[in-house]
Amino acid sequence: MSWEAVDARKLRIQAEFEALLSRSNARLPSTNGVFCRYRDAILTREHVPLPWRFDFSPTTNPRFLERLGVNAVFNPGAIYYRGKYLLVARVEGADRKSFFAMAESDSGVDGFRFWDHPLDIPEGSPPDTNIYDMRLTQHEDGWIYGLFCTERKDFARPHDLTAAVAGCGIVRSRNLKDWERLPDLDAGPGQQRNVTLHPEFVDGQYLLYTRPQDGFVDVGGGGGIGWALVEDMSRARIARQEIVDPRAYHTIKEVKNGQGPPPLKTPHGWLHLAHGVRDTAAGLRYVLYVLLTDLKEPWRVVAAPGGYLIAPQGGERVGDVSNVAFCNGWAHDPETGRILIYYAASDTRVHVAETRLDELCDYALHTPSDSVSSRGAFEQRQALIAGNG
Ligand code: M1P
Repeated sequence: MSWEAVDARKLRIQAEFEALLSRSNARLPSTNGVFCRYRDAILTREHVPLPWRFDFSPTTNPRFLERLGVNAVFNPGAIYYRGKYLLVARVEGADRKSFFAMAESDSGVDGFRFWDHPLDIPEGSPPDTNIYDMRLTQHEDGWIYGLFCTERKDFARPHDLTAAVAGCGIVRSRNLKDWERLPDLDAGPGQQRNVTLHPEFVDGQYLLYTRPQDGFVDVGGGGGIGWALVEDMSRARIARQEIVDPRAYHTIKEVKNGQGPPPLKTPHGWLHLAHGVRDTAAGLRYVLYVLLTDLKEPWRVVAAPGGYLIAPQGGERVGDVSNVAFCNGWAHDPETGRILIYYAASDTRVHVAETRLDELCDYALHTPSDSVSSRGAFEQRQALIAGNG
């Protein structure tokens, strides 16, 4: 086998990188009228800047070998901020450790480029082993908060090297560049993942959507997406949690569910995007679904369309953890009503779907809720057909 000359390979890799980042994306026609997919994934491990992976010095790396590989880029928090689309992506190295990095685009659907350096997130106490899945919330208190999962070894089970404890780490920033680490959420016993901060005060307090769970993977007795009030984010403590959206037998959220990005305020209520998980012979299947909660009481569900909005399809179904659609970031442009949903496919790469506030509210308000049984599903279908004459 003849290897490409080092310099030629370096030039080729740089050219391929630039071509990837300059590529225009294409919106695909919508079949359901609710949202459109885009042809290309918008963030992948190939988008990670070359200086984060290669040592460019001919002295210390004469063969131009990759020194720090990247495995995947997925589950980004998102924000539409000063006319730019910004994603805080979970970048997972070949060593399985994740870190956060900001990618920026003018269009929101292509041209995403990572900033020059990953985000410098201060270490927690005790030190985090792995941090991931940040939800960004621009809160009315003036801060932009990032809530994320912090994972540490479960020292109560020292000999089980898969045993971990998941909690909620909290950072905040005024400029998305400098991040202040606050103490982790004190949620009492049990574990937490998928914690999201509501963007407005409720009764003068911060409202968190939670996902109580007994174990690291299994939610156990944890009943679904919860909510809780917190007086002070710099010492966030939950005294009481109640369930907003329970998981339910023989639905898309039978095994577990979790709040995605912070909900969007609409004239009809708060619009939520969440993930639901069911079990199959091929393993867990993650899909995305929508909820609407009351404007004044954001813990009270007012509309719950049955089934999923987005399920992994085609190539999205394949990756490190196959059959997963996961979303913790969306961006809403209030002037146009456009919403970009950044969903990760199979814990490997990030895709975008486009919708509008009006279409999504129509979907939320007029899609029948889960009928609970085959007979109920048949009757819903019959009513639709009858209405069509
Ligand atoms: O592998 C799928 C997802 O699993 C977890 O989500 P949840 O706690 O809801 O099951 C997270 O690890 C998430 O990052 C991952 O995408």
